Amino acid sequence: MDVKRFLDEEKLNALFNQFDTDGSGKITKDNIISAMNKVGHDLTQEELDTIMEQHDLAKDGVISKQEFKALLLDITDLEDAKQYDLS
Ligand SMILES: [Ca+2]
Repeated sequence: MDVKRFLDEEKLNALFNQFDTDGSGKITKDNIISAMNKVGHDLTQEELDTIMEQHDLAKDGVISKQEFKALLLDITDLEDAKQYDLS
């Protein structure tokens, strides 16, 4: 699937909200754990650390919407993600 063609702001928000269950605008580690639990996957601490290591680009301990977009688009640079226009 070409996610770059598939994704728009609306879909990004919908996906983001599935993780950000408390509506804080950031995806926390706890959010990731419960989202994965919902789909029947128990995340190990190591898996969680790997996810944060790879996708918490600003290293602030949470996944922001920009970082989530970068994750989906397989972008590893936060500035690139910010500049990527989904519309
Ligand atoms: Ca972050």
